[in-house]
Amino acid sequence: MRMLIVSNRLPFTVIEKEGMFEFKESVGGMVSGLSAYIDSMKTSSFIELKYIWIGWPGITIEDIKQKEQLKLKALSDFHAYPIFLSEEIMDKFYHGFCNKTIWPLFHYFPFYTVYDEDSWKCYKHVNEMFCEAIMEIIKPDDIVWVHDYHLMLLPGLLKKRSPENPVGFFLHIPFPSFEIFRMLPKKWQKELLEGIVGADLAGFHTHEYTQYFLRCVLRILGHEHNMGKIITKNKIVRADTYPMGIDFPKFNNHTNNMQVQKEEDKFDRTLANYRIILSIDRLDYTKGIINRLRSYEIFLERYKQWHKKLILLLIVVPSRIGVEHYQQNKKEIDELVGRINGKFGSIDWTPISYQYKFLPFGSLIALYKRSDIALITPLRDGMNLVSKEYIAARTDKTGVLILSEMAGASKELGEAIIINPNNTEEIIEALKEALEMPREEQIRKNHIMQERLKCYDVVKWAHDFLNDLISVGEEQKRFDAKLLNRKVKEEMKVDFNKARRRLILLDYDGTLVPFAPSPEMAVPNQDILNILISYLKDMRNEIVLLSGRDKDTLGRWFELPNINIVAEHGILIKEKNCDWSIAKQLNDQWKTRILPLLRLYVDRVPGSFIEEKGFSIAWHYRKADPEQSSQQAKDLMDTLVNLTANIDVQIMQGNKVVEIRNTGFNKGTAGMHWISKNEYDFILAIGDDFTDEDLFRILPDTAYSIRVGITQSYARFNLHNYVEVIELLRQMVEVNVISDIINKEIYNEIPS
Ligand code: GDG
Repeated sequence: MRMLIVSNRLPFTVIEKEGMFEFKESVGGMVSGLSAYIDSMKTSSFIELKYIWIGWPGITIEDIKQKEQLKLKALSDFHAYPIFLSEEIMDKFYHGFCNKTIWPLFHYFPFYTVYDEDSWKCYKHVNEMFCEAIMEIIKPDDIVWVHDYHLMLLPGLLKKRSPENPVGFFLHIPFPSFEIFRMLPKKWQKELLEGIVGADLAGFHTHEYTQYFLRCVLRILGHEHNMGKIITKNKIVRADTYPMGIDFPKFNNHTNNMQVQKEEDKFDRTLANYRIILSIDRLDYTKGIINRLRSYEIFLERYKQWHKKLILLLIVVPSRIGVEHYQQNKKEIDELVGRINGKFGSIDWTPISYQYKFLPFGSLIALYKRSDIALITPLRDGMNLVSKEYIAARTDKTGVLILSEMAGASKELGEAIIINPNNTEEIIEALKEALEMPREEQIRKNHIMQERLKCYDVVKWAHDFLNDLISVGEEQKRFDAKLLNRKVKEEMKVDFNKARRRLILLDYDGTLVPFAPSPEMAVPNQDILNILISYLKDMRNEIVLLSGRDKDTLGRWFELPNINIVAEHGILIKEKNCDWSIAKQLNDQWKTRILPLLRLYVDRVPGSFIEEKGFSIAWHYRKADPEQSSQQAKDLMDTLVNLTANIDVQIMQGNKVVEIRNTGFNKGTAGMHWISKNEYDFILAIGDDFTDEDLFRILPDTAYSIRVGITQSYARFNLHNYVEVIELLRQMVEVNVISDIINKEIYNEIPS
């Protein structure tokens, strides 16, 4: 197996020094996590993982020779495949759309969000460039794992070009609620979601983000899901939760690390007499550094007994230097630190030790190990790995973690002191509680959290994601194997041509025509009628149209000689050239009991309506709000089950419709009317929903049965959509183009 990891940045930054390339490790949660997974795979004796990491190398190079040089070195030394982007593109893409549109909006900073059409175009362009670059190196068995918000369009683009390769997508930042996501222009919303849904598997850090995503997919793209499984027009996509873990041993086991030891010694020499509060983040307004500092300021005002006993180690790691809000945030931090130190500090005590820099790994671990409290208060954070790393690094299990409930990590680290970062009071009291927490209590809590982090580490995270990606691919293959392929189509045509009597059973809505907003709009077009007429003209063919619709509409739309029609799912039958007949006298008194209830739901759900037929009633909600109506439909189903317990009716939920009808009849019983004649040596049945399953179930083994849509079925084969059905029917028969089917002469042409 070869894995192509795709992210905006490669796990290193290339620097050019006197014509030579130097490689410098990149910071960031995603890079740390994935690097750990790859390292673990290198040392694993069971699986040999080949991989290529694709992304921007952090440098702009124009010279073609230099590009080639860098490509060769990156590939041979780092399994990396650089994608070169010009400074101008990088500015509009990374500093523009990524960090001025998606980042602020997805972190609930709508007032920082810029909506710029040019940057959006550039975002699309860069996603396409990534797709092109991947196409240059992808092999048939490769798995592709696309990471993060910079590349949300890429999964869709890749699957279009290379549908056989499994493509996974993981979002490292929060997926926002619908109300926030809908602030993007409609076109962007749709394209971004379609891009992600293009993947086979979409992963998120928390259950909430997954649910928000699924909700947006339902409301914006109209795809429902079943336990996270979304069935789109032609494929299955799964959305699920994979909370990213850390490389636990790397942070927990550093006894032999000299660098860590050296840093700890340095720490002990200078800070041994103080209680230490650690704050470490990339410079980012989402990390809540300002709120943290303000709370610390009030804490010092309120609890003077802690003066000269406490130091806040504030580490801010430079990032996204070009973006305006980051510079502003940095300025605010600098000023606030100055003010607090000025206000409370003295010659022998500085309340905040502030460093604006990237720390070497040894120093980072030493800080984790020596800090009594980790104060992590992001306003929004996809996960937050620093909080997990802090807990893991506490080998003696002491230490207190104060963690924002807005960080994804708070879902797994419930034993920490969880605070709301917008509430200064909560942070202040959390600091007091942390400083006073007994050692045994600290150990008890951290022990639980460590066990959890040990279990679900970054390797497990990546394994779970990749295993699920492969299994979605397998499920898709099982469906693909049932797709009506060219070979079966040919066999079918041969059987059709040599047959003396052919029975063709066709559903209508969703099978011959797409679903329309309201039932009366789905009128058959001339093309469909021409195809049907071509079949009807040949006396060897028996055409039966089986629908849930009422008899009047069907009779009006299909006023064609020799056609057989079944209405209301099998209750009413019109044999060719005869009148409608009802199989058995039925009672329709129950309708008066049900109608008031349905009317109540019409009032409750704007856009829904009732269709009353002879022996059934349907409540349609295709035009209604997708979320509200889907919830109300479940509610209605429950109520109907109780209300109809002693009535001889059945309740069915179809495609955006709840239907109540007399029992004892279905498309299967109707189909039997013809099948039992035993005169057909070719049978074909096509339908798109569960009411057609009744028919598929009773067909003889030799019959051809086709379910429209990607779903499990009793049918032997699947087709993607009605377009493919029409094409199949057209291919099987010579279609005569008849412009005016109402023309009586045409009826006369048909042999009786
Ligand atoms: C994004 C999401 C999500 C930080 N400073 C130094 C340093 N680091 C390392 C930490 C940690 C990583 O960088 C930071 O990870 P976070 O998760 O805290 O935050 P983001 O970079 O914003 O990451 C985030 C993450 O992706 C993963 O999906 O959790 O929500 O925003 O590993 O150790 N490492 C060193 N020196 C530093 O100064 N050596």
